[in-house]
Order: sequence, then structure tokens, then C-alpha cells
Amino acid sequence: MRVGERGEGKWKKVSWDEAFDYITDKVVKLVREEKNRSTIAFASTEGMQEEFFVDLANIVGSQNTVRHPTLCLASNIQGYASVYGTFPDADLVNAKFVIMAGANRAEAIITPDTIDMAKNKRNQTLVCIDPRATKTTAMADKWYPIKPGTDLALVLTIINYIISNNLYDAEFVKEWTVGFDELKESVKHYSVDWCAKETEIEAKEIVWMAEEFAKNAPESVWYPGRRSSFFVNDVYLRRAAAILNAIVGAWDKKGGLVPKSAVKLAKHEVLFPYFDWSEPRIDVGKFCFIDGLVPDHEKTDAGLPSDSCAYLSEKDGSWPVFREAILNKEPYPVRGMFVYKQNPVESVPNRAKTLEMLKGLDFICTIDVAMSDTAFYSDIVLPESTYLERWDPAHNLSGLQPIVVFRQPVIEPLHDTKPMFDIMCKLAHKLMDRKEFWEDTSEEDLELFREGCLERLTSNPVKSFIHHQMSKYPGGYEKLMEDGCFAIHDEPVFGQTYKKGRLKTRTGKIEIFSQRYLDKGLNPLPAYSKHEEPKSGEFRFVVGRHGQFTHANTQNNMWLLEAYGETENSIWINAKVARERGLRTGDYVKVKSEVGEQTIKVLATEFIREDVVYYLHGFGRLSQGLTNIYKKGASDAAIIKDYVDTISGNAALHETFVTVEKV
Ligand SMILES: Nc1nc2c(c(=O)[nH]1)N[C@H]1C(S)=C(S)[C@@H](COP(=O)(O)OP(=O)(O)OC[C@H]3O[C@@H](n4cnc5c(=O)[nH]c(N)nc54)[C@H](O)[C@@H]3O)O[C@H]1N2
Ligand SMILES: Nc1nc2c(c(=O)[nH]1)N[C@H]1C(S)=C(S)[C@@H](COP(=O)(O)OP(=O)(O)OC[C@H]3O[C@@H](n4cnc5c(=O)[nH]c(N)nc54)[C@H](O)[C@@H]3O)O[C@H]1N2
Ligand SMILES: [Mo]
Repeated sequence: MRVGERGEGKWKKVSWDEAFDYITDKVVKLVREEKNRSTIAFASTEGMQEEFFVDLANIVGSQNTVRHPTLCLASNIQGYASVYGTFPDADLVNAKFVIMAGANRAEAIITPDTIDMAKNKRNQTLVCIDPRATKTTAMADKWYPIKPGTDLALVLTIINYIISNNLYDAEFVKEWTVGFDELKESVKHYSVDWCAKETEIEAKEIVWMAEEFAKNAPESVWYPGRRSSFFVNDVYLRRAAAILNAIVGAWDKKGGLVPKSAVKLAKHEVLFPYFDWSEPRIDVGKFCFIDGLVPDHEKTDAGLPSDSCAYLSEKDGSWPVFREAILNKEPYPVRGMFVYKQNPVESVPNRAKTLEMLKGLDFICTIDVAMSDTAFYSDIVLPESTYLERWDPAHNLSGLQPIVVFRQPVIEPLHDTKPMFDIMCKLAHKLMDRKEFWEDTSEEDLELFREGCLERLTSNPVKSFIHHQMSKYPGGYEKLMEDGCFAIHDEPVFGQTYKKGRLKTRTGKIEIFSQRYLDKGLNPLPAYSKHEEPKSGEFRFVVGRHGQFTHANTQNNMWLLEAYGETENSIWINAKVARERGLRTGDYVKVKSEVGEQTIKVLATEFIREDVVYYLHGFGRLSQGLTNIYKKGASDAAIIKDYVDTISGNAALHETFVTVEKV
């Protein structure tokens, strides 16, 4: 429990019971004062116990859950789903021609893609498009250091080339897509020569890519990637990439883009009470402040409504808009926050704003396994048992070959920690004991919840929940316990979406042209608009992963830090540019953007374009609890501007320009 000021680093150790009482008092007080349960926000990131955290949000009765997708892949999901009705995988095991643009599977590890990519290396041409040379570049056959923000120009030009040279799959297009003629018309001005200037990729290379893509189809993919929090118009890039795959018929076939499927897990049917004091989410609707979250160059020509997010996920929300709404106290005050397995201080761009938001709250409880920067600014930090010390429920790894996994403890908890499940159970019961907390619900509702749901939810251990989850598959639980994972079929199954009604779009076809978008006032087809470019003396700042670290959360681990080989991060600056500016590797520079500045060591390298700089996420930390990395290196969150894509609500992390000066 915090004893000093927020962020001062003064703490006292309290018992779990004291902590639960403190939390319960705060939640009851704030909800009653505001007559609004949504005054308590719940921020979390994907994890195997996250559903228990969401249960807690439902018990408190808040509508305000905000999750990681809008810092990560919300625009990617939106873009692909607008075409195929789902966010697909790529069959990297069988694909013969793969374009990996803005994705780094050799370092940004995703299972099974990273493994599949390595497996298939001999039979596949891999094209890596990235302004930096990454370890994926090292595995690739070709590397194009594209001018950042111009990928959409490239995709549209490849589409135009394939259409105008009759290299597309006409039969497939006719049977399975809508809007091809409109597409053909809308891309015809994207010429190869224009594209070469725009992207700084040679014209003959663009032609080569287009021809190979068509020739290898259906075993070719423009890889959907993962993180798409790049630019504010990212949805259109992802839509265009999805369309490229569609016109060559590389959909739901071996070696192409493939829809994900999942094992059917049974859920707990929990009927949460109906509350009168539960206002709708704070990030839905029209806000004049959204204008400030969109760069000028996007305000007119991309066809975006600038005062709300067109397709906001009801459970994920939009972090940048959410934070802005809290700071503006609009449409009502949010006064408390629970944070689970998330570190918004480092993961939401514009760190100064996040700190301002946290400082303005009356109550913050963070549940983490380490003293993160967000935990450091909290009032109460609940230490969760780590994944090696707890049972985690069954979890779907959806994909071409979906499997179910779970976790069991391999050691007793080393410290006095609890899993999220136990934390949720304890808080649920403490809240139930507070009569004044349930004034806005009926006796019957409450009784139904208490007797029918809460008991069942909280009285059985996670292991028996897994049993229930697997109940749709006789013998499934036993198999899961024995093998550690469970799959329905051993081989991938292709072509399921060719059955009638299986494509989950409005028309039941692949939607090249989106009437749905048009109805919302959005451009129904992807169109290129030029991004602002760095002014002379400025650089574009981009972010990216490293194989040894997970986001901003493992840098303090001494063994991983040792494997990284440095004790702090360095800023990549093109070697020629560094020379011109009198900078050498090891010099310190001040990196400055519109929203913040940081000091960091230089790495002069050929591995990055001249107009771009980059440094690794997760350093420059504020928490004194992270003893190995406290104040070492620089934080990227501190300098990235908080722009938002107003279609999906995703953050746009690559729209920031910086200056770099020797210190
Ligand atoms: N500046 C910048 N911002 C970014 C990114 C970037 O590269 N640069 N990347 C973006 C992307 S793609 C994403 S997905 C988001 C991710 O950002 P977040 O969703 O905030 O996730 P992490 O940064 O991984 O923080 C996870 C926290 O959970 C804790 N943790 C780990 N395991 C457990 C556990 O078992 N239980 C509990 N309770 N806690 C645990 C860790 O200690 C850490 O504090 O960040 C986005 N934001
Ligand atoms: N080891 C490790 N693995 C991880 C993670 C981790 O933290 N550590 N995080 C996981 C998560 S949550 C995610 S979302 C994924 C992220 O996985 P990816 O999305 O594959 O990887 P990133 O490193 O975020 O970014 C990809 C690359 O885009 C490049 N880039 C920047 N701007 C542009 C541009 O305009 N055009 C093109 N073509 N390229 C550009 C960057 O230089 C970077 O190398 O990784 C996952 N795997
Ligand atoms: Mo992510």
C-alpha cells in the first residue's frame, strides 16, 4: 500500500485482508458518490486469467473495460474482417511466396508463425519490407527498406499491376467477391513508376513482386502481421492487403490466407445483476477532443469522421480516446482504476498524459507480477502468483490448427502471492457483504446472482473449471491433462468457408467494396493518401520488438538483460547521417518530440533508413522497483504522440517526428 505521494516510491506492506478491505471501501465509496459503477475503470491485457478480471468488472458493474488491442492490432482485425468477416492466419508452412511487410516474425515471436516460417525456409521466397533490417531481414531473400507510411501505395500498385496484366484469378473473383469492378477503376492511376518514387522501392522490384505474387497464387500471402498500431489510416492498408490476396484467389486454400478456427470451450453461464447506476462506456460517441488525436494530414482526405470511432469494440475500447475522456472528465468522471497484466504508463503513447491521468484518480489498484511503472503509480499493488505457480484455465490458441492449452503450477508460490482467480473471489465476497453497494439492483436479481452464480463461480478451484470448459469433448479433459494440449484434428482443414453461409460478411462474399463502410460515411475502397514527412533535420520514429524481451515487462530480468548484451537501449541512426552530424556509436543524444524528450546512447548503423530512427521499447523506466533498469536508457512511450485511428480506435505509434541532438 502506498504511503507517500503517487510515484514517490514509499510503501508499506499490508496483509491481503487489509488490502481487500481498503479496495472494497474505496470502490463502494466512489460508486456511491458518483451513483455510477462505471466510475471504476478496468484496464487489462490478454492473459489466461484475464477472464476473472473481467468477472470482477462485471461484479462491480462497470462498462469501462479497456484492453490492449487498441495499442496493438485493432486496425488489423478491422481491416481484414471488413473483407473476410474474420481476421485470418497465413499458412506459412505451405506458402511459396510471402511478403512480410512491417512484421518481424524472427524477433517478434508468435507461435506457430515463427516456427512455421523457419520450417518452410527452403521452399519459400520470403520478402521482407521494413525501414530497418531485422532478424527477419536476415532470413529473407529480399529486403526493401520502404519509406515508412507508403505500404498502402505499394499494395494498391501491385493490385493494379495484377489486374491490368490479367494476372488475377477471374473465376474466383467472379464467384466469391463483390466490388471488383469498382476496385479496378479505383486503382488504375497507381502506376509502377509513381509507386517507385513514393515508396523508394525500384520499379523493377515492384513488378517482380507483383508477378511472383500472382504466379505463386494461391500459395502466396501478403502476411497479415500482428501489430498494426502504425498510422492513423492503418485500416485501409490492412483492407488493401486482404483484397490483394482475394484477387489472386489465395483464400482458405493451402499456402494462402486461412480463416482461424477454435476449439469449442464451455463457459460459465454467469448472470450478473442488472444495475441502475451503470453508465455507458466513456470512449463511445462523438467527442470534440478527438480532433486533437488525429494529425492534420488525415483530417480531410481519408474520409474519417473525426469526432468518434466508427467501429469500436465494446469490450476493448480505445486506450487513447479513453484516457482523453478521463482527462476531460467527459462524459462523466472516472475516479478509480484496476489494472491487470497491463502497463499503460509504458504502453500507451504520450507517457506524460498517462501520468497526469493516474495522478488525477482517487484510487488505483494494479495486479502484477512485478513492480511495473504503472504499479509504481498505484495505491495498492496486488502481487499475482506467476504462471509457474498457479492453475490457469483452458485457453484457445485459435488458428489453422486450433489447440487448447492450460497451465498447472510447477512450484509452490515463492512469496505471499495469489492468482487473479483468488483475488476476484475474495473481492466478490467482500463486496457482497456491503449492503449499501447493491442499492441500485433488485433483491431478486442479487439473490439470483449470489445463489445461482457467485457460489458456483467462486467455490470451485480452477482445475474443476477446466473440466467444465472441456465438457463438449468426451475424454477431452483427460487428454488435455495427459498431453498438456488438446486438438480436434491433426491436419489443417481448408476450404470450410466455401460452404454456403460460412463467410461472415454482410453479403456472404469477400467484400472488396464495403457497403458497410459507405453506410458509415467511410471510403468503401482503400485509397492512398500521403503522410506528412519529417521536416529537414527531423526523423520519423518507429518502434519494434526484440527477441529477448516481452514489451516493457522483462527488461528487469537479469538473465534476459544479460542475453540482450547491453544494460540500456540505444537509438539506431543511419551511419551516414550520424557521420554528417558528428555522432558516433556510444555518444549520448537528446531525442525530442512534440510531447517529450529522452536521453539515449547512439548506435550508428547501416541497418536503418536515413529518415528514420528507432529504439527498443521498455527502457527509461520510472519504477524504483525495477532495480536493474531504473532510469537506464530511454522510454519510447515518453516521446510518441498519442494519435488514434478513428475507424478502429487503434493507437498510431509511427506518426511521431523527433529531433536528435548531441548532449
Ligand atoms: N511505446 C510503445 N508502446 C507500445 C508498444 C511499443 O512497442 N512501444 N507495443 C504495443 C503493443 S503491440 C502491445 S500488445 C501493448 C502491450 O502493452 P501492455 O498491454 O501494457 O502489456 P505489457 O507492456 O506487456 O505489460 C504487461 C504487464 O503485465 C505484467 N505481467 C506479466 N505476466 C503477468 C501475470 O501473469 N500476471 C499479472 N498480473 N501481470 C503480469 C508485466 O510485469 C507487465 O507489467 O503495448 C503497445 N504499446
Ligand atoms: N520477443 C517478443 N515477441 C513478441 C512480442 C514481444 O514483446 N517480444 N510482442 C508480441 C506482440 S503483442 C506483438 S503485437 C507482435 C508484434 O509483431 P510485429 O508486428 O511483427 O513486430 P513489430 O516489431 O511491432 O513491428 C514490425 C516492424 O515494422 C517496421 N516498420 C515500422 N514502420 C513501418 C512501415 O511504415 N512500413 C513497414 N513495412 N514496416 C514498418 C518496424 O521497423 C518493425 O521492425 O510481437 C509479438 N511477439
Ligand atoms: Mo501487441
